[in-house]
Amino acid sequence: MKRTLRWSLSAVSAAALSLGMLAGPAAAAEWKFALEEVDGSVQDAYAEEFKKRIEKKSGGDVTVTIYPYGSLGTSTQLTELVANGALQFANASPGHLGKLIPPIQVFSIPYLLPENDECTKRILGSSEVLYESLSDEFASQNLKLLTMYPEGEMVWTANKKITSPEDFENFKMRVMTSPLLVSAYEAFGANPTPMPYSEVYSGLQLGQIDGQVNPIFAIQEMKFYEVQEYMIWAGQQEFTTTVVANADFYNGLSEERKQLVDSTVKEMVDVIFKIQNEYNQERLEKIKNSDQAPKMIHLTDEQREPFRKAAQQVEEKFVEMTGKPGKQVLNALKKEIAACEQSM
Ligand code: 6CS
Repeated sequence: MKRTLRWSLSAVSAAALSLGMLAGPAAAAEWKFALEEVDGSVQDAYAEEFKKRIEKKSGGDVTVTIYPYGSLGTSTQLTELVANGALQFANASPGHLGKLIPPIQVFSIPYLLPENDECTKRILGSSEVLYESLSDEFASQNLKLLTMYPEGEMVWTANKKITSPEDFENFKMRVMTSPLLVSAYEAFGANPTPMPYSEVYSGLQLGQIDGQVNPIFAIQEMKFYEVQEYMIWAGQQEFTTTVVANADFYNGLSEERKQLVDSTVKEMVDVIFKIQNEYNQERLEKIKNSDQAPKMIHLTDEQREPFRKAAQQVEEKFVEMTGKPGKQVLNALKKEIAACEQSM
């Protein structure tokens, strides 16, 4: 079942929504799961599969209701609704979560994650840095970090050809709302403009922004390609997302129900990896076959080099923003990446 609610929830309706978490361990329960993406997206595919598995394994005792993007609010508002217990689950992507949990922005440092997809999957699914060091940061916001998964390589769309940092001069690049992304696109030579996902299409159409960056499936389903001249592959970033739960809700579950959630998110690591790959490939074909297909450019290694160099400044900015704990997270993650790449 999918539900649509008004954008802003009153305190009363938020409290009513939270009743699902008051049910006893063996009682029937409704768990609410909100998405930062629309129907038919990668996050939707994840939530649908999660719902199917939870409902089946619980013998129907637990039902999962999915709220696609647009029904409850922006990414930031969804995270707040989980933290205050109005929702049990939501996607919370580092691209927006960085204001609340600064060290999670380590996943927004360009050219840091492995080029090898298998390593990205492995690290996001089971990294010690992520699930041990960063879990306290989530807990301090009353959030339980359940899992993290990739949604595909992020591609630039633009109203002009961009092949060097000079081309980015005076270019208004829409970024998600985490502060590190502003630093990243400043380092690349652009004028970064943070804004919520729902405003990007009209921003591009009205010329308030000149470009944006997202995985291919999103460029297709949000129709950004219709109002852009170019799609540009620079290899700078995988889109990553987390699934968070309300910490009180999760900690208050019976062992059996915790196991139900934990085993399901584990099973989903391979499932969603395959789905996002398929979605990105299929949607690229759809864009290519459209009358409004933008010109497509893959930057050469040589063209990528100045952007890679600029990413060094972004690492420094990350450490400046997050201090010693952030530096430890960054170094530990780099070690995990190197170990995985060597093992391949
Ligand atoms: O660009 C954004 O804001 C969004 N992009 C994707 C692919 N998912 C959620 C996120 O909020």
